Amino acid sequence: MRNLTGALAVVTAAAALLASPGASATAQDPAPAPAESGPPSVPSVKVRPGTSKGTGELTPIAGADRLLAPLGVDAACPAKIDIGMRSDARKPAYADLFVEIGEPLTASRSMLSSYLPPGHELAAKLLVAVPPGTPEGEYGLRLRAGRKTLAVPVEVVTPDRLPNGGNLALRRPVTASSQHTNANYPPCSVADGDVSSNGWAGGNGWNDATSRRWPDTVDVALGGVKQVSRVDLYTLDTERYPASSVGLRDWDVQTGLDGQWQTVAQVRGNVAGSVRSDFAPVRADAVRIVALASNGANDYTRIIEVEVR
Ligand SMILES: [Ca+2]
Repeated sequence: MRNLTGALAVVTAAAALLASPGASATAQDPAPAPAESGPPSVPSVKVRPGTSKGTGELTPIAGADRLLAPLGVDAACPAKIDIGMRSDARKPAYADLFVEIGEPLTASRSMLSSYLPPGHELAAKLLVAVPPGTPEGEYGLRLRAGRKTLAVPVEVVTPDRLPNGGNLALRRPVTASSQHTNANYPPCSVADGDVSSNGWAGGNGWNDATSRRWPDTVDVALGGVKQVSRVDLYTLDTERYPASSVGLRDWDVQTGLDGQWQTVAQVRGNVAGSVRSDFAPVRADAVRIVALASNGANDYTRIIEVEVR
């Protein structure tokens, strides 16, 4: 157990590695560059202790009973689901979880293997990539551990048909002025629907590449002309990396129509993890964040999510 805990601590620390001024690619890099033919890997594995039922069974588990996988989005921002297994064995043992996914979808791992004490649950992120041209519809994801198999339907839909809760930016195309390559900071991660700062550097937020040089910009295309009156911005904010130290401090919110941009809101002196900007309704086919300064060393722009309503 001690070895397992130590290994997990290393993984967690690496996943939390923050891009810093002058940082270069090192052996500590928490995530490889996105692969050409499949989703990037995410080095986050969680273990939850519990009480074993003593049946000797392994049970595959998933964080949701179905997965919505958007079609036509940047390959750097695949759909994500928690997968794992639970051990009801009497003794600690190495356990395997096998992952099968219906073609042409691809998954970031084909198996998950771990030393697992009795009663423990192991969870890891599985990334599911949808190649361009995949027909919309339902595909199968199967998780097999021991004698049990768990089926999780994967529904492939275009962003137009994705339930977006009113967020017009969800899964829309994103472009940014630059992208830090020290770890995994794809611009598309600001429109992936995940507002949590957890897993920073693992593909859940954008970090620009121009330390202490401003402005930086990130644009979200809305997929047509929409009426817009609210933008919510989430910047990096965790216990270890609070927004007051590393988050975005000053920015302008702009809306675009046919390539003409206008500033509709300004935020100055922010130290919070998220800020809501309301403004008079305007017709727009794109929204741009113009980042002007960050807190602390005022070094980089770090944005977890941009929501548009
Ligand atoms: Ca995100």
